[in-house]
Amino acid sequence: YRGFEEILRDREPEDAIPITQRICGVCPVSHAVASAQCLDSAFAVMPPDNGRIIRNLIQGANFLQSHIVHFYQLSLLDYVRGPQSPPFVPRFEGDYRLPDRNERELIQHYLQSFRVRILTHEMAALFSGKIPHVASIVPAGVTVPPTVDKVTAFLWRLNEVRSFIDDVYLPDVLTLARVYRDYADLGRSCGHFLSFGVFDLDNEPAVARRKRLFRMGRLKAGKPVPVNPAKIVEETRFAWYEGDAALSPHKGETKPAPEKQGAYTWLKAPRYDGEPCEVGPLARVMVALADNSLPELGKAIGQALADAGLEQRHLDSVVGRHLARALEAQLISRVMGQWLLQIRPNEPQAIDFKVPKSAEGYGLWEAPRGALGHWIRITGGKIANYQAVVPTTWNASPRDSRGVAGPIEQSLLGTPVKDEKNPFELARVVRSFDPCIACAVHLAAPGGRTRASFQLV
Ligand code: NFE
Ligand code: MG
Repeated sequence: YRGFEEILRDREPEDAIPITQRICGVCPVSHAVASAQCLDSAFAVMPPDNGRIIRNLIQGANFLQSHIVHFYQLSLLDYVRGPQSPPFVPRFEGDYRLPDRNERELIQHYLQSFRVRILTHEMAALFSGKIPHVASIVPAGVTVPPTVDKVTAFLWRLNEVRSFIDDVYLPDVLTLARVYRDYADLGRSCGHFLSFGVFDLDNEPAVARRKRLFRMGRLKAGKPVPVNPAKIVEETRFAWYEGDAALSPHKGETKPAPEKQGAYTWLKAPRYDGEPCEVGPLARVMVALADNSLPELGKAIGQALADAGLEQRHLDSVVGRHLARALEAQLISRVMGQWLLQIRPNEPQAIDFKVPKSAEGYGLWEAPRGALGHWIRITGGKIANYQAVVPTTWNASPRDSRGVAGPIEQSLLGTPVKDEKNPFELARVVRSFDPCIACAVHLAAPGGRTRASFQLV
């Protein structure tokens, strides 16, 4: 049991940025930015434009990395049979529908995507010193001065990644959407969506008023409603933690109780105004479509649905989640090119700050997998309490005290399974959420058993 929130207690507040990144190797940048924004708000500072833009660029590179690895390495093999050798076997068998020629092409893209992923990592590292766990994000900005050589080194890589997204990733998602058309009718979750919004476009201190590329918003049974962070609680009725109070993250507790009766998971159950919410690319896209805040994205969604022979109502599905992720990646990769040109090389990228003796703050941001919140309380200049509510905790949440299931649990209800010993249908539904149990569960089993070893050349 890792207990990150306990590790942070009594430490220097700035330590939250490097430490929370270790929650995960796939989405560390989101933890870095969420904790930096948490400290920005507690310290009452805002980064200058360069700092804001560079955080966005590091974050954007990490979104592209994460979405590409999700589609090619984590999902594609649910639909495409790889070669008869590790790591493509062992696998669930059955229901592979593509002709050999298409399968070979997609496996080529699987291999190609590793190179593209390297480029996205290099892009992030240019402005962060290293990746996955970045070293340059600090309160009130970043430490890396933006030089012209960094901007150009970033730009040519971005152009290559953009070509891959436009010419390979998106067409491949559309191919699967056509061939596995029935999955556009499967995997609908709870009908409520939540996005905290991501990629700051101005330096407004109040997060709810700050302009963001993907804006903060919520859909309640399909209808747009405002977000009030005070309505977020975490419940623990069915989780292996002490008690079952519904606590705001400001007051949250993380006391493990592995013997708790009736509990079945290490995940808490986040609820907004008492309701579960789906988070992630589909939530961001749904929120943007609801108020047409991203008309370019709206058009691309309409086109992609038409190309796949689908309608708007099919978005809330397994296929819809893959489409939303790919189209979001395409939009982010385009906008990153514009941000790069907004950098001003001889201007500062951070400002000074002072750690207050006592303060509270929170950072609401988006990780590739959805809404990410960090909450801090500082007393005596040290961390008195720190809570992180990560995207997969929303999506994979257990039932709450009223017995209402979380989004992934709801999305599985009613899914037809042909052979319960080989339930590939369920794997496809669950993986469309891109769950990261490492982020959410914080549990590792010592003395685990080795299932197979692979050598990657
Ligand atoms: Ni381990 Fe993470 C993302 C965060 S998911 S990947 O995206 O935050 O819970
Ligand atoms: Mg937590």
